[in-house]
Amino acid sequence: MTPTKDKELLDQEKQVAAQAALRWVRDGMLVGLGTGSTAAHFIKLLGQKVQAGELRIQATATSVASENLARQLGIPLVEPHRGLRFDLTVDGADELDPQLNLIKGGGGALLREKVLATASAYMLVIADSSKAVAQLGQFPLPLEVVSFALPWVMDAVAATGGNPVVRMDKNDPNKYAYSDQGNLLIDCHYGHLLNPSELAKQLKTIPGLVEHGLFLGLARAALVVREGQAQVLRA
Ligand code: ABF
Repeated sequence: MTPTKDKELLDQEKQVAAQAALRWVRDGMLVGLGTGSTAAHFIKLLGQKVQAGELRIQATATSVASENLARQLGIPLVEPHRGLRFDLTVDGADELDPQLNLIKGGGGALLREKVLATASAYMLVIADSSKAVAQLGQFPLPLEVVSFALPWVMDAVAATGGNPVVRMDKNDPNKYAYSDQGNLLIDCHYGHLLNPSELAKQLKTIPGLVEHGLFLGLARAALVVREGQAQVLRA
């Protein structure tokens, strides 16, 4: 188990990873902006470079929250359009294994994150030391689900061995949490995923399950902080 580190230390690590990711951004790039606290550090640092005139880039965000942050910081935003592909997407993760397979979606943005990661020439993950694991699955796997289909999706997920729990609004435990698309989110407790690619295939056959948080073979590299330094891991 990763030693429990206080929140402040982990946040410092997130900042180290975000800072290191800046070196991967080149003038003129189309950049996908991730979601979560590590990605937020990256967006803030990127915004400083753009405002200083040191970087001319355009970007699309993986969530309304990241889009609002980028807009506040003056990062030029590009609306999704046919043929849009990104040179680089920088995003966080909830877990990453030695093959750079990821569990993502703890922040509820997994659908747009997967769309942008797939539309990118290069996905770079930025992560504090708590995210690197030997095997995925300790972190519950997030799913995005059409609300009408919820009961059947939960039954189907349970049949794959995951204990599904509907995510509630973090500010009101009596309300469901909703994605930016207005769908529900389920967190599936598998424990350890012995065969993530097989599970991903099974999940994709479930009607009403819009997207899952397994990102397999999408990340080209990761910047993971160890002993205060961002180490480059490559797939
Ligand atoms: C996002 O980054 C989510 O997919 C994932 O849950 C989150 C990790 O959060 P944080 O960077 O705040 O640790 O991409």
